[in-house]
Formats: sequence, structure tokens, C-alpha cells
Amino acid sequence: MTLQRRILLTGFEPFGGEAVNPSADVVQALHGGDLAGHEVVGLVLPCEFDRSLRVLGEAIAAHEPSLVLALGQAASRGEISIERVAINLDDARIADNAGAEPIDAPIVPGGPAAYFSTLPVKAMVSALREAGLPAGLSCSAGTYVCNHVFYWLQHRLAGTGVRSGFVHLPLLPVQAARRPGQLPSMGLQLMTNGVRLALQTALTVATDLRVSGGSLG
Ligand code: PCA
Repeated sequence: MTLQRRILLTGFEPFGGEAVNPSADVVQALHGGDLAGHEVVGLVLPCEFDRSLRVLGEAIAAHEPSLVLALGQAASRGEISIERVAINLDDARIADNAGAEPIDAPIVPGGPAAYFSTLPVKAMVSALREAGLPAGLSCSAGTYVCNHVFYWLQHRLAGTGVRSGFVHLPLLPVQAARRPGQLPSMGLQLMTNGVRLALQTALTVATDLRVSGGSLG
């Protein structure tokens, strides 16, 4: 019997007074599907510094995925943002869903200052743009729960050969509509198509494009 290869795709619960989180909706849409011979296992993480890592760690141990992609919401972004780097720093602007608000704290004490995504980030941006989906490279996933999960994920999987990374998504239109004219948004279907294509690219491209991030077509 050949074991089915799995991708772990995570999103987050709503936070900061929102009723929804696009990352959770995209995870729900892709959960159970098949991508390039891999089953997509979807998981929604609590937006909590502590518990998110426990839930993620247990899922990695249980599913032994061959690739992990974490998703989160970034209200100011108008594009699907492929994150390049996670930093070893928590500096919360608002309390998480459990009330924790770490300031200037390392995620892994004594750990490296930063980790790079091990996904082909430029090929992912390029594939999305070619498909007509707004996408960009980002050099900061912030210092809140998303960067926390991203950093810990890269630390946990370093040296294992399992590739992993992070993608930030814009708000859903229903969220942006509450603050007219202030924030960009993107529909769920576009975001779902974009994440599916980003995953397909990550699974099929072994070596990233050798072009400057600034000149990606
Ligand atoms: N976005 C937050 C945490 C959860 C989420 O979806 C962030 O960017 O840190």
C-alpha cells in the first residue's frame, strides 16, 4: 500500500473584532482536495501565540506532511502576499484571542534572528500573476501571531527536507465593506484559486526563479 502524500494547509480563526478570517475560509474550501497527487489537510489555528504552536505541532506529527503552507489575513494588503522571511520577534499591537500581548519577546530564545521561506516564492508570485491574480513578494510577515507561527514552522522543519512557508491574504469584501474606502479586499474565489495555484507551484517547482524580486513579470 502506498501512503497518500499530504499537504498541511493552515489558516486562522477570526481575530481583532472580525467575524470571519479569509484564511480560514480558503482552508475550508481546499480541505480534502487533491493537488498534484497530494491530499490537502486543512487546519484552522487559534489566533493565540501559545496554543497556535501546540495545535500546529500536533498536526505536523499526526499527518507527516510533505509540505506545509500557513495562511493568514493582512488587512492592509491588496494582493496575495507570498512571504519571504520570518523573524524571531513577537511584538503584539493588540491582544491575541487569549488576551496575550507579548512585547519584544523572542519566539525561540537563542534561535536564529530569521528564517527564509523554503518555498519557491518568486515562481509562486510569477505563476499567480500569469494567471491574472494579483500577487506580490513580501519581506515582512509582521510581528504578531502570523509571523510567530511562520517562524516556529520554519524552525520546526529546518533540516527535515519538508518545505514550508507563509502567505498573507487581503480582507474579504464583507470585511472591507465595514470601513468604506479604507482597505482593499479580494473575493473568496480569487483567493482560493490563488492559494491552489501557489500550492501547485510549490509542489512542482524545485528550484526558484533566478530573477530579482523587483523585476518579476
Ligand atoms: N493574521 C494575523 C494573525 C492571524 C491572522 O490571520 C497576523 O497577520 O499576524
